Amino acid sequence: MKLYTFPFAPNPIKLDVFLGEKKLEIPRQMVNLAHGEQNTPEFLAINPLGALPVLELDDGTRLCESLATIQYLDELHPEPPMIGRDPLERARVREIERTIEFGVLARVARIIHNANSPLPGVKGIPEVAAMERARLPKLLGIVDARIGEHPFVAGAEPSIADCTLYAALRFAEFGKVEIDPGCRNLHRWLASFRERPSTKPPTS
Ligand SMILES: N[C@@H](CCC(=O)N[C@@H](CS)C(=O)NCC(=O)O)C(=O)O
Repeated sequence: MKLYTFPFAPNPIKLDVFLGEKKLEIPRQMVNLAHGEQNTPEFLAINPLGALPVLELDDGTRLCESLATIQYLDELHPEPPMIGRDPLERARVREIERTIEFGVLARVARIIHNANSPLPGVKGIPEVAAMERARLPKLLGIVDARIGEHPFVAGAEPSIADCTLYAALRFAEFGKVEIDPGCRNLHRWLASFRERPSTKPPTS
């Protein structure tokens, strides 16, 4: 297997945290998004979407969606369970993970790419950034309430929802997108989760 990645971008970080929690190591090839390497003919032949992460299997098959890749690896390596332990738990983990992906991560990304994108050549629309900034607090409040007193987003154990939330909040920090200080559970969760070895940049 080989992982095409860039350790500063949110979807690659989401997968890195998952790999760290599972203690899986996969050889990596860096594709520098800030230098536009995702748009070279060589990389577009690997992923026509021009996006990361991409997991290349030993037979040459490539997986180009981070959640599909995570679910594939979770099926290959079921321990520790990262998508719940029974059908209802699995549905609940997937539900909050999707809420975080669409409601927080994608929104933070739209704010950053429309305000001051780190990607070369991306000209944003300031009104879109402002609209998304106004919508973010509601979703953060929902996630904050879901975390409650739990140590992890979906309860007592880490799950894919933590991977997505960590990626989203790291990107928010990078782009100076404010996370409402009133979201106390969210801030407590971040302070605690970022101490986990899975959040340390991979060395392979
Ligand atoms: N839905 C895709 C999104 C992939 C994606 O947009 N990746 C970003 C980095 S977080 C990227 O490579 N962007 C490069 C670009 O848009 O030029 C996934 O989850 O894998």
